[in-house]
Amino acid sequence: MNRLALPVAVTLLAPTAALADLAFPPIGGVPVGPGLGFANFTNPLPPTFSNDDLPGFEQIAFVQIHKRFDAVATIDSPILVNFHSAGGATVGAAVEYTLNEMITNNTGQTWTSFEMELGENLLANFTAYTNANINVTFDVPNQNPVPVCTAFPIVTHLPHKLVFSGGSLAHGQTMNIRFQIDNLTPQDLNLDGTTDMNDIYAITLREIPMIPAPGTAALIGLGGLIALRRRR
Ligand SMILES: [Ca+2]
Ligand SMILES: [Ca+2]
Ligand SMILES: [Ca+2]
Repeated sequence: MNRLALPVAVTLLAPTAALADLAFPPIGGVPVGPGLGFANFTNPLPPTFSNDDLPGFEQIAFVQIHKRFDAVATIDSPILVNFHSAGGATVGAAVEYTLNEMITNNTGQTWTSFEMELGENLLANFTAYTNANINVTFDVPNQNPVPVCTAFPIVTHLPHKLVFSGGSLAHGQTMNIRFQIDNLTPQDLNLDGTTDMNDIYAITLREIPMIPAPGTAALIGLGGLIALRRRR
């Protein structure tokens, strides 16, 4: 995997690269988090033109992901926004990625929903983008094609958040999610007139399975207890 990824990294950083724009793990970094069993990504060669919502071309930058959760907790996957992205030959051009993710539940519990979020920094430091020029979304406002998940038919689709619900995924089962990510970030990210290594920026794809919270019942119980105590 690493050996295969190396030529891609060279391509991404070469001045002649076209519209390279998002570098997924392992080039972008190593996935981390308390939910991690494993998380493998492929890094496609980006197209040499903008394929953002270009009919028939949305599938050409195809990322295959295989992930296993060993705990009902987050996996954070680092992604680099590369400075060749929106520029290359065409200022304003953008690459839309199709991500096909196989996710295995190895947590010992049945999931009742699944969430994805785009932000930056990892683990406890995860936050929304702090740089207003970063424009990486779950294909919003286009939202085409809509994300699909084999286990959860209901999709809540926001610019930086996807929530899949209305189904379940038991321990030992695997589901597939297909979704899109757009990068419309300006090539000169820090707007200093020069496009260089300083315009590379690290973002994060956060994913987390959800279970019917022992929380829900427990919190109601706790709330009831607090209410009871207040009444006394
Ligand atoms: Ca799009
Ligand atoms: Ca699209
Ligand atoms: Ca710059």
